[in-house]
Amino acid sequence: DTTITTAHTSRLDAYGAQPSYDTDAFAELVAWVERTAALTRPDRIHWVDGSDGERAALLQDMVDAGTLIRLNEDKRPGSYLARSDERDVARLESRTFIASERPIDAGPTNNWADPSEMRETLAGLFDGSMRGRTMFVVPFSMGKLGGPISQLGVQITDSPYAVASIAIMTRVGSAVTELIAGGASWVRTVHSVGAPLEAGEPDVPWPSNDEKYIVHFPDTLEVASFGSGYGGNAILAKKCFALRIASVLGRDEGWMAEHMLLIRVISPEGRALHVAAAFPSACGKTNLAMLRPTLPGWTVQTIGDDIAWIRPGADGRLYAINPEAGFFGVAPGTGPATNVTAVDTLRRDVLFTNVALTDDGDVWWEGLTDEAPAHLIDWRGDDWTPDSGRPAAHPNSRFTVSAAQAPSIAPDWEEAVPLDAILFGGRRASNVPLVVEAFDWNHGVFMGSTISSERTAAAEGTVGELRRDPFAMMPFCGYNMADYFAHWVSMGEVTAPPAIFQVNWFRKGRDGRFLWPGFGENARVIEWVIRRIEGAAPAVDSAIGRLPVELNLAGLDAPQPDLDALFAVDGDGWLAEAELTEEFYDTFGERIPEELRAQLAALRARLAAA
Ligand code: SAT
Ligand code: MN
Repeated sequence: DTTITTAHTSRLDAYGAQPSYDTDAFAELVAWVERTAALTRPDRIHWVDGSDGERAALLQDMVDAGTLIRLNEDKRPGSYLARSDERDVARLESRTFIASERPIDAGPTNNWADPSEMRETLAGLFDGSMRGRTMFVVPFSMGKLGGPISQLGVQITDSPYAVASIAIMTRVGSAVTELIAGGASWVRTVHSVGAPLEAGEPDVPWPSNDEKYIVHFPDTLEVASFGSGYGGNAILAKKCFALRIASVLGRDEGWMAEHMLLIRVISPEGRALHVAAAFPSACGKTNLAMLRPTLPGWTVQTIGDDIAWIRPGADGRLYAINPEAGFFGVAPGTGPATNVTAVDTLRRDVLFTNVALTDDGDVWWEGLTDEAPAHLIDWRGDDWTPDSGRPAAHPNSRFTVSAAQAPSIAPDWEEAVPLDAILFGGRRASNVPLVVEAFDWNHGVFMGSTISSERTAAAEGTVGELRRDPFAMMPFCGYNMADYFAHWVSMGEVTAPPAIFQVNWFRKGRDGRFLWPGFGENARVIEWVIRRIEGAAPAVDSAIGRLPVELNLAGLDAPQPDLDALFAVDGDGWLAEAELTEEFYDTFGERIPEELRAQLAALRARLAAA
């Protein structure tokens, strides 16, 4: 029996409906699509099937509309450049809301909104918001289709740029619709750029609205985003679903959604270990995910560069997948010296946003080459020369590219891998050493909960300012972060949890210079981590954790790093940090798990004794 009425039938033909879709589950999806269409009143509905022909037509339409510039086919085959509106270049944390029934479930680090009031506000904004446009229905899978850790979703959007991006970042199309029709659960996400077109009104290359909302309804597993076409505000499968909504699912179902890259490290002896690492946006996750070790015999394979979903396995270990299918990476600073693998990944089939255009129809950004071309068109579309006195590419300009295209991708990158180590990091000029190992799981959770980092261009705000970013999840946790800390504590109850380390590539000396060369040389830190797990590298206990006795610096170009400065533990500095940690914890009141309060007390005791 089916609830698809005949009134839908002609429309369903247009959606490419198959006989196998004749189920209640599919009817429910159609009813939601039609309700959304009745509110937003698009001119057309297009159900995304994920085919190559569809993708080609979509890209051509965007070229015709001026949204995309096709790059020189000889230099950068299959690649395009988008220039966003100048006011729509990053995630908007101030416009991001958690609309849980109870404010306490959003917690002090999120903007809470009353769900029924928010639904009313959004109904007003979405009313007619797609007039003159095509409404796309994009069924997507996070994780491989039908995988044990995978989740499904559907994004409705009036942005073809969002559709093209989602098609790179996730697995989209009819095969997903098939699973939904078969009864699999899925998350509802709706997005509009909020720029309806009146009859005859010409479109702009990057439609958006000054009023912006990115709203999550964790109790009903829904996302609604209005007014922005940019990355994390518009590709709802990514931060909105795979982190904010998924973190809530994980809390309720006993798994974790984390802002982590995922790599396989293969030692010279051929042993493979798996490392996940959480760093705030624009702190080098993609670089570490694509690390080309400078140490002979070591190999790193890429599994993911931004998000990991982690579940306990039957053997008592934690298993992780990369739920995404692409990389949405920061372009500036990506070059042959910093990330040659990314440079090689970006040779074809890339969607660039807000980088500069060269005179021969290719792209450029700060850091791609040592010397800038003599003339460029900058990210705003203006003429640019090296003496213009402003960056040619926006600091948060991005590339969107299929993960499978990375030369470093693990052959089995879509499968779950057992975690051996978790790294937490941030951008810290002082105090935090290059690497330190946690004494045990709860100490590691304490480290993760206290991470702070200098603000980057990935979100609005003053770049460089120090802010708390526990587990690099501050902008991405869909519920009360104190409860999230408690969830982390409880996940350590598996019989074989991974070892936890804190790392900091960004410590500076008195002269203000970075003490550590970073990039490929970070392999030396990874080597120590792996040797620790194997029980083969000695460590010395300090007040803040276990520090290396020695670090392999063989073959490192002069000048040799100042290891004393890199590993110095400044007792007064750490006591001051402990003070700030207590203040931070106090913002959550009684909800901070007692295990973490105990860790803070233990840290103070060790510092006092040192
Ligand atoms: O814009 S995104 O949120 O997708 C990227 C990031 O900030 O990490
Ligand atoms: Mn990120």
